[in-house]
Amino acid sequence: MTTDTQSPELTDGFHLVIDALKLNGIDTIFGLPGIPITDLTRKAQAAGIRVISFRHEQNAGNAAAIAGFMTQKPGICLTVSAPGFLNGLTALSNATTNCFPMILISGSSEREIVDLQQGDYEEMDQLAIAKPLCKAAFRVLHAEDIGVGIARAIRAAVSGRPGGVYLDLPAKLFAQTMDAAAGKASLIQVVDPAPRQIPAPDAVQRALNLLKGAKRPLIVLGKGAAYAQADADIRALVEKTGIPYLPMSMAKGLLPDTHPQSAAAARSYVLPEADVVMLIGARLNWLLSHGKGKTWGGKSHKDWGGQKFIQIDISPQEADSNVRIDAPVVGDIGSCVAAMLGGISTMGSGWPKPSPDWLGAIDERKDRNIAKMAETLAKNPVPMNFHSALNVMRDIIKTNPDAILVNEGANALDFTRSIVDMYKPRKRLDVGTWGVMGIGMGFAVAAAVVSGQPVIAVEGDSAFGFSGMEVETICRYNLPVCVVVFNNNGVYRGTDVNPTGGPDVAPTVFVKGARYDKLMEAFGGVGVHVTTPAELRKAVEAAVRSRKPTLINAVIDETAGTESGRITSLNPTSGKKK
Ligand code: ADP
Ligand code: TZD
Repeated sequence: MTTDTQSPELTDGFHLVIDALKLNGIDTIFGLPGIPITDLTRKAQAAGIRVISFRHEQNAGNAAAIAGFMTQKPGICLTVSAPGFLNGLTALSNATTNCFPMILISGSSEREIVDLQQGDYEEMDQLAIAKPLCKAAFRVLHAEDIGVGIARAIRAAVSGRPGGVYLDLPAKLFAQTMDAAAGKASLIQVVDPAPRQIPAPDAVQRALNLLKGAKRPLIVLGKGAAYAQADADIRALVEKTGIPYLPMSMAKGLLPDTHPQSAAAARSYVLPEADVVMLIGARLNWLLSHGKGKTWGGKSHKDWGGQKFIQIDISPQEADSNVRIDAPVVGDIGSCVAAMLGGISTMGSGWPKPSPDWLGAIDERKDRNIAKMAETLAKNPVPMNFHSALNVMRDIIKTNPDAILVNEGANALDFTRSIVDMYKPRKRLDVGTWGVMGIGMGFAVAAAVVSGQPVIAVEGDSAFGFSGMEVETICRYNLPVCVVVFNNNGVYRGTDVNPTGGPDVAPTVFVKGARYDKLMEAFGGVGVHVTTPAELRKAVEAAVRSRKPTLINAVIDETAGTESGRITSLNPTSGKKK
């Protein structure tokens, strides 16, 4: 029985944040503890949330972002104020750029002191700094607003075009108390956080008409298509229309790369030759040469190649961002692709399959390029090069199609992307739209935590260095992650020399013969040093089988590799002086 003298049951900011997250199905937080969020991490763990604690916030942020990509739920990254927040910001910004849903929750210092710039511990106006770098930014000052703050952050992250959201929680908020029942009532379980967006029927019809009239149609699948988890319908659309398709890097495996309609091995032929291109969750940004120029058959790098474009995208502003989009279809990919399929099935006369001339010409190029590549892959040079090493990785993924491949570097990235076939959706996670180094270990940790599947991270030695300390995290949580460092002694390669003859090595050169495998051993994981494809195969197979944290230092010919990998054209000095 309650009496007037009995104090009401209270809750506080800590518990309201945790309860709000749990209420919305958030079961994992990636972060790094410290003032003022240490207790939040402890209490979250005590409340049954999995808290994965990192060695640097950028890696926690990258983990959250890729968890968001894999699950369609916002990945949560939790950081301390100012420096921790800033460390997380690169990942938040990268998530926004890549359309990955994540929420960076950061503790912050006292508003009154920050606003008067009186020099608080880790003082910084974080909300103002985060705003231009994310999709939305919110601050909660009162415990009773926590429910609304978290609901708004979740909706902003996953609805429409997904992206990064910042949620600022000043230190004082956590200790604020309120009546427990009122607190519970203030929380919001978000209903339909990423509502379907149905495309307009006339937009679908316009797109179908254009596609139907095409002589040399092409479909480009982007990571938006992978994110959408409309795998069966996307495959049905590709197969029903019979149109050849190109997967962008993270869309590899949406259909198996070995699919007969994949035109990946004839990319440089199909882009300039296609007359109608349907983009599904792919932007015409630099990765597709902005839809114009020589890649697309234009005469100079600014010229339009003459293609007509259909673009399926959730963002109504995406169309025309680089070249004219003749048939924009705005909506979520699941709904758009279903509508296209619906339209096709109602066509009385059936769908006209692309001409045998077009398909035959593509097959011819494919066969030629695949045969050429097979020849290169079969070589066994000493020292091992990217190709002979990747021949092994290719077999390993083929026999372990559920394994997740994380990939970063320059040559290590480009060669892996083109050589290693993927067989299932969302199994290839890489540097994305920015080509950012440093995603490796954060992505690997999250991929293992979220999926429980073995993770193989193919890393350039430079790329690995950006997040390498997280091998401790991998060991601490005993994650089934096998890191393969392609060690060619430097950025791009290891042979540059200091032209002055001075004692400093060239800016791209690292310590020669470094033993990255020892790093993993330092924390109790398995370290292996390999110099041949046979040794590499044995080591990766053992790692996948044992699920033990493993780092393989794979020695690659230090002369192998080109500057900037395949994007040499963007490097101002490329083609001039080597
Ligand atoms: P890629 O780098 O693979 O070419 P991008 O990141 O450039 O892919 O493009 C992804 C596109 O997918 C973005 O324009 C984004 O708006 C869109 N997108 C993301 N999720 C969805 C979805 N569920 N439905 C429709 N479009 C989506
Ligand atoms: N910093 C960040 C955050 N992102 C970047 N992309 C770069 C720097 C520049 N950069 C690249 O674009 S690739 C690369 C750097 C430093 C590393 C390439 O060397 P690697 O790979 O050893 O990782 P390869 O296989 O030796 O080419």
